[in-house]
Amino acid sequence: MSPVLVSLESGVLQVTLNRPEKLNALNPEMHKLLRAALLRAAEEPQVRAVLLTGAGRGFCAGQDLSERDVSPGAAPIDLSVSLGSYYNPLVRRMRELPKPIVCAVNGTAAGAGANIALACDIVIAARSASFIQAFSRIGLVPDSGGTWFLPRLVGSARAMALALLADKVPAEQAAEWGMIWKAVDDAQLLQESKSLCEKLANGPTKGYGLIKKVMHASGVNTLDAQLDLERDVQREAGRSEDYREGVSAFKEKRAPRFTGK
Ligand code: LHQ
Repeated sequence: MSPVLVSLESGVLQVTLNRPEKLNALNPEMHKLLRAALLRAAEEPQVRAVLLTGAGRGFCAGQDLSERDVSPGAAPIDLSVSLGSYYNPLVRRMRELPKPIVCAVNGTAAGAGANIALACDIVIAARSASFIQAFSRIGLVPDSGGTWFLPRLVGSARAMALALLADKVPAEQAAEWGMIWKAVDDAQLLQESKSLCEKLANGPTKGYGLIKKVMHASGVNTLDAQLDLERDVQREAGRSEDYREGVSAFKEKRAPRFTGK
């Protein structure tokens, strides 16, 4: 069985981390499969939304800690190689994908697993799921964008305490703090996430890609620069077929039939 399952249905590319016995801890093979799935999502016009989830009781426990020899006398380890080769390109690909990514957090999301979830565009978690910045428990620093996402999502006071203390944040708390979109009953998670993805897959894909671009840029832009960017992306959105369809549907008092173009 592949450690990352990929299937396309109704415009939604479902990507399931599938090493449940290790809470879907990531290894190089999984990274390669994730990269291939994201490339497919970028290249295939049939893919109009991505759903990322995990098999079993965990979403993802971050880096597979059994992969490195930390015994006394073992060769020094350079973790930056792993970040440079796998984690950073993964987060960049997710953010740059001009299609929405929904994360259905089915269980524990720890270490890089938590931050990969936060890199998605909409995060829905099962009520039993939790988020742990587990890094400091093993002497590390939050990575995979965690030091960028967390302060922006929950504010610097909570971000700092979570990074230092590595406390578990239950899904409902994460939703209350604005770390994620919402928490739902465990039994509803997959159905609700799939419906949301199908709704997105039937939406104005080109416009969604531009929304991602402009929202992400606001993290670093001044208001002045952001106003200019909004002007520029709106020019592009206004040239899409979906804009014409959206306005026509409004005038004709019917539901729009977006093609993503
Ligand atoms: C695991 C893991 C795991 C292997 C559970 N690896 N087996 C990036 C670049 C380069 C290097 C370093 O790091 C990074 C980024 C990172 O992600 S660093 C942070 C790595 N992750 C962690 O430190 C989390 C480690 N895991 C845990 O603290 C716990 O497993 C959590 C809190 C996630 C869940 O606890 P439990 O629900 O009590 O489950 P468990 O601990 O019993 O785990 C179940 C199994 O999964 C167990 O295997 P076993 O054979 O004993 O049943 C664990 O060993 C295995 N597992 N996480 N990261």
